[in-house]
Amino acid sequence: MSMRTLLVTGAAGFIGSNFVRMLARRREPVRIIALDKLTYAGNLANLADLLGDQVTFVRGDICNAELLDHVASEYRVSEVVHFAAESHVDRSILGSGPFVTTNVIGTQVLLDLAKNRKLDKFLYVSTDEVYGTLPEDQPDVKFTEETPLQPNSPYSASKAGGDCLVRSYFHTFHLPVLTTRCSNNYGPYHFPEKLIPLFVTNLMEDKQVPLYGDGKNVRDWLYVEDHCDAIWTVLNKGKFGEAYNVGGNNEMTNRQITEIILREMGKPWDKYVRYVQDRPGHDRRYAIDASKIKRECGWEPKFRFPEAIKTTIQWYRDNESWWRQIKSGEYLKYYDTQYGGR
Ligand code: NAD
Ligand code: TDX
Repeated sequence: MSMRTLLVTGAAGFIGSNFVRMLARRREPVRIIALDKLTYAGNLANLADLLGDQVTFVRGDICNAELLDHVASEYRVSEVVHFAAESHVDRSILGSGPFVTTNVIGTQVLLDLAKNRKLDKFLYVSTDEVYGTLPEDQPDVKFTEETPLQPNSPYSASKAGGDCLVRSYFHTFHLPVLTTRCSNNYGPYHFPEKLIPLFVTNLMEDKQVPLYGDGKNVRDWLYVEDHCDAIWTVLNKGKFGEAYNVGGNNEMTNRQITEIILREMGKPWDKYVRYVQDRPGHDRRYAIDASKIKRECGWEPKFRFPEAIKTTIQWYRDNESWWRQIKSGEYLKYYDTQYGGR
C-alpha cells in the first residue's frame, strides 16, 4: 500500500497547526500537505519548525479548484482533512461575505476535488455552533448528533452550509466523508481575538478584558490536543457518512473562565473586567453529548481544564513575540472597530 498523503487545509491556523504538530510528534506514517491561504488568522510561524520531509507547505485558497487539482496530482493526495475556514463569530457579524465564500463555496470546491479524484477520505471539521443554542435552565439537555441544525450567526450558518454539503456528497455520490462537531477549543497558537487568548494577552499587557453581556453564557471547553486526537481517531475509525460530536464535558460560564484566568495571572476582578455590550444573537449555552465517539471509536478527552489552562497561559508567557507580532497593524484596527464603541 502506498503512503497516505493528507491534504490538511487551514494548516497554518490554530487547530490545523496543532493537528500537524501532533501527527509529526507522534511520527504517524503519513505525508502532510499543509495548505493555507494565510489570511489574517493564518501564520506560517505556527508551522515553521515542522516543515521538512514529512510536511510540505503550500500557500493557496481552497476556492481555487485549479490549484487544488494541481496540488492533489503533484503530491498524490489520498485524503483531505478540512480545517480551513473563517472562524470568528464577531467578524462574521461585521461582514459575512468571506464566511460564505470560504466556508460554503470553499468546502464545495474541495468536495468536488475529492469526488473527481476519487480520494479515499474527506473529513470536515465542523462545530457545535451548527446546532444553535441550548436553554440554561435544563442542564441535562445537550447537543447530540440528532439535534437539528439551527445556526444563529453568519459564522455558524456558513459552517452548517459546509456541513450539509458534506452530507449531500455522501448521499448523492457515496463520497467517503466524515464530520466532527467540536465544542470550544483552547491551547497554544490560539489567535488572540478569541476569548481565552484575548483575555490572557490583554492581562499580560495590563489592559482590561471585555466581557459580553452578563458574562453568563456557557461554553464547553476542550484542550486543542484532545480535539486533534479526536479528529485523527475519527479519520481512522469513523464510519463514512456519520457525524461525531467532540466535547470536553467541561461546561463553564465566561465569568468562571475570566475568574480562573485573573486568579492565575494575579489580577483583581474590579480593576480588570469591563462589562461591554453583548454580542448580537449571542448563543446562551453550548453543551456536547460526546457518547457516540466514545462508544463507536473509543475516544474520550485526556486533558483536564485546571491543568491545561495553566499550560496554555504559560505558553503565552513563553511566546510573547508570537502574539505581540499579531497584536499590531490590522489587528489594532479590528480591535478598535469591535471594542471601541462598546
Ligand atoms: P483559525 O481561524 O485559527 O484558522 C483558520 C485557518 O484557515 C487560517 O490559517 C486561515 O489562513 C485559513 N483559511 C481561511 N480561509 C482560507 C481559504 N479560503 N483557503 C485556505 N485557507 C484559508 O481557526 P481554528 O480555530 O483553527 O478553526 C479551524 C476549524 O475548526 C474551522 O473550520 C472551525 O470552524 C473549526 N472549529 C473551531 C473551534 C474552535 O474553538 N476554535 C471549535 C470547533 C470547530
Ligand atoms: O471579547 C470577548 N468577550 C466575550 O465575552 C470575546 C471575544 C468573547 N466573549 C464571549 C463570547 C462567547 O460566549 O466568550 C465566549 C467565547 O467566545 P469566542 O472565543 O469568540 O468563541 P465562540 O463564539 O464560542 O466560538 C468558538 O467556538 C466554536 C470558535 O471561535 C468557533 O470557531 C468554534 O466553532
